[in-house]
Amino acid sequence: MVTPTPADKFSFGLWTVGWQGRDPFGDATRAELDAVEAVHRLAELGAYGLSFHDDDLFPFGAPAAERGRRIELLRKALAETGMVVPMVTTNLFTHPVFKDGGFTSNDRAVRRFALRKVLRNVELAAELGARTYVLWGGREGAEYDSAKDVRAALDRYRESLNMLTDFVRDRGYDLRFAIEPKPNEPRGDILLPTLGHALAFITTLEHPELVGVNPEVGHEQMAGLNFAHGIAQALWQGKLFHIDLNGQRGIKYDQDLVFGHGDLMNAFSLVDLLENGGPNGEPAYDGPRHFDYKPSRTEDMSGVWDSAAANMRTYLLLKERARAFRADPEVQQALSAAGVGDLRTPTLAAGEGYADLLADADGFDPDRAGERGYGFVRLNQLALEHLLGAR
Ligand code: 3MF
Ligand code: MG
Ligand code: MG
Ligand code: MG
Repeated sequence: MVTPTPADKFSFGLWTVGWQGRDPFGDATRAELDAVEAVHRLAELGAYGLSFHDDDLFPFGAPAAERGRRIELLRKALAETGMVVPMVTTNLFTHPVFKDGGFTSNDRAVRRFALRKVLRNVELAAELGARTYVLWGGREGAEYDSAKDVRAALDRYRESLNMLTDFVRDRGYDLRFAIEPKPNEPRGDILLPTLGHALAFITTLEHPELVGVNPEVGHEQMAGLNFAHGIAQALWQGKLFHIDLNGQRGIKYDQDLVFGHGDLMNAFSLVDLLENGGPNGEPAYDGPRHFDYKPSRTEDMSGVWDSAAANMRTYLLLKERARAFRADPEVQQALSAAGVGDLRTPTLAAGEGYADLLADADGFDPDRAGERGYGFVRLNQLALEHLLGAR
């Protein structure tokens, strides 16, 4: 039950288990991890997929032969293990050329270079059968308000997205884009800082149907937001193309802890939503359960693989707990007393307009209604007890 299998669709970024522990204050604490070994180890642990940035697989600016050699090694590892590449992304943040951004750098030549880098890697993503291409604009932003014309930057962001959707349409690729919002880090303020900003931006594009979001647990929580609520809205708008699962403890730097090692109650609600949130209790999301975490720099390589396994095990434990929560008759009674299901009833009757509503003397007594207790606390305690395995 809590042993991951490929049917669970767990995937990992190569940069996650491959993180060497370098931070702004300290050097690497672990050796480099070979991509082929990562594929084999993750497959053994029960994952089904690997994602990567171009520069995770081959060095920035690698000559064609070296790029090709690394890609062939990856292909061979995938064939040996049955692992897939569901998502690919571009590194537009490490090299100094991107210090003021890629698509929205003030320097036009940098913007053109960034777009070419992405186009080349989109081609590779399609060749490897990826269905989602993530765009995390970590350097798209500013530290100083006077240094960035935000409206012009959004024009340039849109211009880039429109070219990318033209590209996949012309090539006939079965590939969609997913914007990953983040409020800050590494820039002081990043453009498209939250899921809501990204969803609004997408409506301005030429092919909004090809662009969705890749929200990350920690990124929304860094902005003090409720991740499960954000995911519910993304699902509601048909825009949850991909997801970055991890753990974060409050409004501070991007911690990238193991999934569940942060706000556990919200992680429980999230898994319940993803797995049981469909109209008839079926999964509301069928894409990769993708982990974007960092094995803490205190860990050696055995700690890296323990932490990779911990992400999947925690997810499956929460899935099991969420199922028990839904099946409990006392929970069902508490949900009903709280009126949770009643919210699905439209406020207006079929064909009813404002005139009918205004004319409706239904005898409603606001003071009586104001006395109602909703029983939300009892419901939440039941959730917590299921989460703790007490029921
Ligand atoms: C940074 C991130 C990124 C993105 C990645 C796109 C390096 O906070 O979350 O990881 O997830 O670039 O997938
Ligand atoms: Mg992140
Ligand atoms: Mg993070
Ligand atoms: Mg991420």
